[in-house]
Amino acid sequence: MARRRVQTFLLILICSLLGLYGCKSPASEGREWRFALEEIKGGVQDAYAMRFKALIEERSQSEITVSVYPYGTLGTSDQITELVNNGAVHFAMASPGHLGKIIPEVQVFLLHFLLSDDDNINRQIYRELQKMPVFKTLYAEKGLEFLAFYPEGWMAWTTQQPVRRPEDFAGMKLRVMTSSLLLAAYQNYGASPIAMPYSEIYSALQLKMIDGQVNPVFAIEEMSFYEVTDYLIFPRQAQFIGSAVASQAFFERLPASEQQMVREVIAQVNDEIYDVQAEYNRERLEVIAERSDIQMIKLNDAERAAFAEAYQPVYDIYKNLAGERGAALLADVQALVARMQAAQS
Ligand code: 6CS
Repeated sequence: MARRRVQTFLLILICSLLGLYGCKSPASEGREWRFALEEIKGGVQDAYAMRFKALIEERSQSEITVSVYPYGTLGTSDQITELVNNGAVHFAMASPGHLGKIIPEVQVFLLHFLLSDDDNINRQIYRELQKMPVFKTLYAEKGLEFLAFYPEGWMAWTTQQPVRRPEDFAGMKLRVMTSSLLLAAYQNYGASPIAMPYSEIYSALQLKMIDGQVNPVFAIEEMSFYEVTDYLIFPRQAQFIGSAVASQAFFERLPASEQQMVREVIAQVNDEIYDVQAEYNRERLEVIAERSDIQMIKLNDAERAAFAEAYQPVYDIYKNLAGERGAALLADVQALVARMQAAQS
């Protein structure tokens, strides 16, 4: 904990020296908006931020420029969240898999077998989720302006051993994002999950400190996790959900017209990113297949049902972690999924 505080202090110090940190009013900031990512250049978040940049610069007639900081330039996900909270950066990606430590309710998006199996239905569910007022409140309590949720693809397991049944996880050291719900969920399957930052996964796999990890295909390709694991397993248990946020203090000082511009641009990018992430995940699966002899396993319905059944206690763990508001949110999301599925059938 003390080490993390020192790291964050050093990061803010570096940001100050680079001129990234300050309490200037938007009008005196040289109209540069800084956007920090939890992923490297070329990823889904980069595509999102670059499109945001293009649209903001176009609509403001270049009065505002957006600088994008990919993962590796400013720190881990937790540090990026602190930087946007402090106002050192204006916009950031904050995925629930890490953000859940400070907003436990948002871990609802980490729950397995919550969404539909049908991606067309999920696309509509994501559109509806944006409108739930509770997210604005939850994020605002932590100094964050909630902008949007968006999917980055189905989470896949890359492991050293095949996994077809929950029992196959027994004792497996699986890296998960830094959320207590994820730790509890994989413990519930029988694994020995370990939370660590994204940047440490490759070497931990290489050094056999962990036996596997969980991420969408595009990330498995661009972070080269497929090089250091033998199996790529598709359980279609949950999608990776990202959230775009702004520094609340910064956002509130913007003129209403610019707040409106940001919201409109985010709505447009959020809609467009759905096809982008689907394309990235499709294309990069082909790259993995071409470049490696990793064995791919798609769980069948019966195998998925066994995981879904084994997962049930985790819903109560979520309710304990996320309290009354979390339980209400879960009920709302479940009702939304049921409504969307019924409308399609
Ligand atoms: O596993 C992680 O920590 C990261 N995975 C992705 C796909 N995006 C950001 C996140 O931090």
